[in-house]
Amino acid sequence: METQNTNQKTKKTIFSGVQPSGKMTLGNYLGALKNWTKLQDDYNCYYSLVNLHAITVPQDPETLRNNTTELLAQFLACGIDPKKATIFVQSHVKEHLELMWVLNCMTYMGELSRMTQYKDKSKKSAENLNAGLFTYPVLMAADILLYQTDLVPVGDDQKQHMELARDLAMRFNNRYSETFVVPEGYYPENTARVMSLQNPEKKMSKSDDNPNGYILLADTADDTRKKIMRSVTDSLGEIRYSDDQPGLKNLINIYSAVDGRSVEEIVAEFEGKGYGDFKKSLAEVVVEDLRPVREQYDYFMKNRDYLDEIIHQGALKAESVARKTVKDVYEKTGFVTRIK
Ligand code: ATP
Ligand code: LTN
Repeated sequence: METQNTNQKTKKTIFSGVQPSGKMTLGNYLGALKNWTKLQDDYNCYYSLVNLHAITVPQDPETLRNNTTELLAQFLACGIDPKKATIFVQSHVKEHLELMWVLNCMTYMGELSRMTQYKDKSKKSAENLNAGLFTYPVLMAADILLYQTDLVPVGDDQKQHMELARDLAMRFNNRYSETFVVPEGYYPENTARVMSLQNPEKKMSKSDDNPNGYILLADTADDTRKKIMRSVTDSLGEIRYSDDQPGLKNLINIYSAVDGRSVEEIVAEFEGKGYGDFKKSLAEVVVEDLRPVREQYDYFMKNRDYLDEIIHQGALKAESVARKTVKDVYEKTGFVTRIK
């Protein structure tokens, strides 16, 4: 049987996902979403709200549902265009779970126990150490491989998971025959890891216990300013881009990603000035960049029927591609074909 990856593909395929596990942070935006919008013209993009992944840590059902709707509105507010990209909810396409099972049976326990995200999150949820948290990266591999994905734009916290997705694609191809495209991670230059504003050793994360560590796209302009002004720097008092000043380095990276100028240009502009001046200017740049996102978000949240229609159409499109891959995989695995 002919596999999809031998078909003529005019555009390369991109897949990426965000968990509706909370509100979107500036880290998600700069590390992922901002790139996604740039890619949608040149690639065949699938962007998923990965709610199956979100339940690997405890979720309140109503909050999970609301977060999913809000995240969808934020996708659109950031400029993801449903005419260009396929936007869908992971749980609407059951093929993700079907492929995951087959891949689960080809993944070694040792591979999964090395994963940093598992080690971190299992510490946090020690009383809820569930099997889903452990096999999370296999579901992520299934997400990616179902669509014959070439590129996966993610932050560099996902590098290990990407390696597993590649290994599983090659393992399946070697064991059976060419079936999957072997995907590549695609990481942004300076913002592959936006750090917490309170602890520059830790990544900015929407599940951080300290809200001053992250900026949410939904934060008010005032809150955004306050969080930036309170961010942790150092006592050297000199604007330089250096590993010895990790807090400042993170702020300069954010500045550069938001305003589009290079790190060198920004450092040159603030040479000789104090951290206060720099932070004030950064706060204005961030507030202005996020203003249209916040306004658009409010608009989309008032148009629920439109949101429903987008994920309905997205699921139909994603499903039709995913179905072909699962059919191929099932045949190669040796499952008897269902004829009626
Ligand atoms: P959680 O804190 O709930 O684990 P998260 O904030 O890490 O979630 P995800 O939904 O898991 O976010 O990730 C969505 C995308 O954002 C991924 O591509 C991820 O790599 C990227 N991302 C997340 N945090 C950062 C960050 N601090 N810097 C850069 N990219 C990030
Ligand atoms: N694991 C990712 C979210 C995620 C994802 C994916 C990203 C789930 N499936 C497929 C890219 C491709 C995270 O925690 N950031």
